[in-house]
Amino acid sequence: MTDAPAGQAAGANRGAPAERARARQWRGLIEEYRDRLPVDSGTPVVTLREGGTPLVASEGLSQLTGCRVWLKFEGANPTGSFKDRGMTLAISKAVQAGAKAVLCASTGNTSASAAAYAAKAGLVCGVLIPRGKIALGKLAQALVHGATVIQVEGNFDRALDICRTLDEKHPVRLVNSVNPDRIAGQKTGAFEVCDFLGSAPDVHVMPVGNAGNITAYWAGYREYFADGVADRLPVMHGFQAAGGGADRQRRRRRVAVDDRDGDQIGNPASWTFATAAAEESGGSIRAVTDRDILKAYRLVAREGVFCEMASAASVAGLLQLSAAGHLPTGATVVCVLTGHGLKEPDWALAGAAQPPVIPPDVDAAAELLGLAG
Ligand code: AN7
Repeated sequence: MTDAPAGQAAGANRGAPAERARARQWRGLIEEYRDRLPVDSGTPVVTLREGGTPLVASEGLSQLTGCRVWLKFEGANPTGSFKDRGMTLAISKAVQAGAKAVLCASTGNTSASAAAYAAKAGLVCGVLIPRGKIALGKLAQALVHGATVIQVEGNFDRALDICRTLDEKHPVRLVNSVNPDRIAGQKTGAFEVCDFLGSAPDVHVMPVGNAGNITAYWAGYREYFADGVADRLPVMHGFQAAGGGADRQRRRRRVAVDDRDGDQIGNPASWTFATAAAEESGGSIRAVTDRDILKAYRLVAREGVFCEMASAASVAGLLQLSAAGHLPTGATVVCVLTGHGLKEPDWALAGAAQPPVIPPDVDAAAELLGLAG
């Protein structure tokens, strides 16, 4: 078999264009960043070709802020969130260690990703979720990939506690972000940003929940800086959804971001790393309101990027920083959008009118489209 298209005449070099085309294809982040990850020649690479996500220029946000704003769209990962970066590594290492089963507690995206990568590796996957608190799309993912999903009465922290105890007592591997392979995989997001821009951005803005991802990005930026690949470190800003009344609302609407003392996610270990990242870089961890997150979600959607609601905390944060005069004019800013909007389409539908129904009639369609003369 050759890679030449069917019907192509045999001849010299016929394989060369196909090889070049294949060389341009993204191989998944373990192969792309092998020398910077804790893998060796014996590590079986379990990949769905994650990473290589687009860094999209945002004209609208650049105009609003006077900065050069880029959106790192992590919703473009195979399971629709940044979790795949850590999961490819965590599952590969689990297989190498001889694990037969993996386990996680999750508000949704972790379980979707763990289920997919476990399926790819042929591992049993157990998922503990807070009862009734995960978005339908994410639950569907865990189920379709064959995970055993268990709802726990209580919050995320309780589910994680149970997982940690099971991990100690039974031959299962925990793949929550307390697993260092998860953080190591996720730091590749920072590598990709630097590789694309030629260096680190001036400012990096992202949503913070359990604080694993901000820990990972900061590690990635520091690694590139220490090795001279990037000539600067960004100022890191993390944003969480504000508490209070919004907290209740968020639980009802099942958004997977929470504040530090909120009752869905509140891992103090990662919290220390998150505040360290913000402080060392001269940045901050702040809150944004659900109202501002919703506005930001709609803003980026109108530029063609459909992100998960919790993701838009970064853009809401960007606008907050801009309004407060915390962004130097002309600064290069990267906002991470951590997940895909299709995970919870009810948010998009809630803000839109029901599409009108017409008979199969050209004039009626023209009228509604504003095309009628
Ligand atoms: C879209 O899936 O905790 O600060 O169990 O789903 O690294 O915790 C997800 C969290 C941001 C917060 N954006 O990231 C889970 C889970 C989205 C998320 C976060 C989550 P961390």
